[in-house]
Amino acid sequence: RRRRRGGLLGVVGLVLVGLYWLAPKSRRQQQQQELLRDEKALELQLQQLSSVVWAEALRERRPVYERPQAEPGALGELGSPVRLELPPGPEREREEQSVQDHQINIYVSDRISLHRRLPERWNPLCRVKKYQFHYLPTTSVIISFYNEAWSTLLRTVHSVLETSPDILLEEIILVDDYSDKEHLKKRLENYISGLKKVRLVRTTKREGLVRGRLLGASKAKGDVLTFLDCHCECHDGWLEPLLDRIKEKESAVVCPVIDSVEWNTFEYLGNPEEPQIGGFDWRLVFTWHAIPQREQKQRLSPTDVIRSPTMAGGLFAVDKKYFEYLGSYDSGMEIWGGENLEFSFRIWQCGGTLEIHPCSHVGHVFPRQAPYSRSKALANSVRAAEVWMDKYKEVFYHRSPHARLQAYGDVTERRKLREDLKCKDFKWYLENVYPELHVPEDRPDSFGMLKNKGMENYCFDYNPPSEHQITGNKVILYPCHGMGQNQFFEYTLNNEIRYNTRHPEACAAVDAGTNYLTIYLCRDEGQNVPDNQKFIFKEDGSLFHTQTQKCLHATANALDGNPAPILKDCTDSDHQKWFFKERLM
Ligand code: UD2
Ligand code: MN
Repeated sequence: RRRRRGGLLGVVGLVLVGLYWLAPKSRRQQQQQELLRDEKALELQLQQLSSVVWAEALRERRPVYERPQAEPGALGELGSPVRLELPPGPEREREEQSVQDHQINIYVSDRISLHRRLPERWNPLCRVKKYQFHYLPTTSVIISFYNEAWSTLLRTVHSVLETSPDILLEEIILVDDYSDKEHLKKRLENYISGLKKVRLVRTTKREGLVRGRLLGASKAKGDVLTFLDCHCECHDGWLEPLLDRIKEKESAVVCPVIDSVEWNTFEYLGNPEEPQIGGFDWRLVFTWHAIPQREQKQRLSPTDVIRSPTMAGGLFAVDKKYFEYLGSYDSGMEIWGGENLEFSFRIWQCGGTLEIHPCSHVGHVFPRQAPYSRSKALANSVRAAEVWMDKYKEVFYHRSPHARLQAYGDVTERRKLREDLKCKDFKWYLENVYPELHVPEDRPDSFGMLKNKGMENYCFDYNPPSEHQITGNKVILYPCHGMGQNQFFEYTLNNEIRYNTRHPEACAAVDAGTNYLTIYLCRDEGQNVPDNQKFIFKEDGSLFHTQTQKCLHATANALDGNPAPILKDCTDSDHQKWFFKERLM
């Protein structure tokens, strides 16, 4: 019966593939969609079949260690949330202290098994993918850590050992980046000495994650380097797709889908739908995006890789030789930040591809906030901009004026690397890899602080509701600080006042019946600017709102007593004269 089902499946598959190739080119797209629809139908059959196939695959892909059975009633099993709701008292204080110390609820983490199982969070089609285990490259998993809590670190290690096929995992290299916590000294050495394939190296001073990872890479014996953060949990089958893709294409750098593990409850939050890809905004902050249409059109199946303009940074696999060829990492980068965009630009500009494999899922604990100082991030971003972005680095500097003053060390070597590898320029990258990113015009005297002549030292200022939501709040006037960010605006040739330090870009608008500015998303490329977002910046410095035929007037007692730009009848008052300034002095 099993055979007959398999046969049927084969026939259906053959017919589909045949149909696809017979179809004339013009109909390819339609065929592609049909194929995807048929795949959904197949999915049902596969679900029945897959338990059998999976059992077979399991034999082939025996992990380094079998995952022990869960204790009855174990907390957090299958990624379920743990809510202890402790009454006030010493235990509750301990819990709160752990959050203070790590920005992760380590008290909860300590009560969850280091071997817990995760829920199934990949596309069901991933389950029936077959790999030629004996032909795949081997990998060294490299985990650099600094002052990580015991349970999150060791859960990462066990989850790698219990989900990675023994024949593919060469070793796990733990790199202690000069931690000062007692539990990471002798106790850690003793613990891992009882584990197969796990090695520990230590830096002799605090190096930061870039040089930490490089130290690990220098000891690695596997064909492929797989980097992970030290608070991860690997989903079943996470490793094979990464190695399989690299075997297929040596110059592919492949990331797993990053599922979130909630910092307070350790709930495993991923979902099997299409993952998001990486981008950035012009502050050089990493952002997430939906997969663009142009990329979806290239893919035939939901199990195909997704090309991504950038990576989040922590989790990826790369052929060891290719990593070296590409110039590994910029070892002039300190502690945290910037290396992910630098590496992403370099991969694409120097001939590689950066991809996300939808069949590889790994959970990562995103902490409540940064647990240690990240003040080096700006200098790291400047290094990336100076080496890879050509004239587009100005767009970044406009939005972070203080970055210009940042000492960033010597980048001669990295520029030489770019030349030696004959890498493409940033314009090519923007046009071919990340066409969705809007490149601001930044015309002279049309960006920066938007100041008023009548209310000197006050600037347009906008505070978005959150890091994830930009729109909805009102524009106010606030003492100018010259740091870009919330006070950065751009006036465009399309007569918009854009708030575009972030992604997606936002525009000032006047809602019907109001006289103040509310921030909305800007119109899409190629669409007309809505009338309520249109302002004419006149020779005399006035900002004329065409729809209402009124002018923006700097008003001291405007919104709840706060100063703000308000629409009023046009006069030649200095309060209606505006000008842009890039820097304070
Ligand atoms: C994200 C990345 C992270 C890195 C960072 C930008 C993910 C899931 N995480 O921030 O890997 O690319 O963006 O730089 O994509 N570490 C050290 N030494 C240090 C500081 C950190 O070894 O001085 C370790 C740290 O213990 C962890 C890893 O480096 O294992 C990444 O640090 P993180 O988890 O604080 O960064 P994260 O996830 O906020
Ligand atoms: Mn992390």
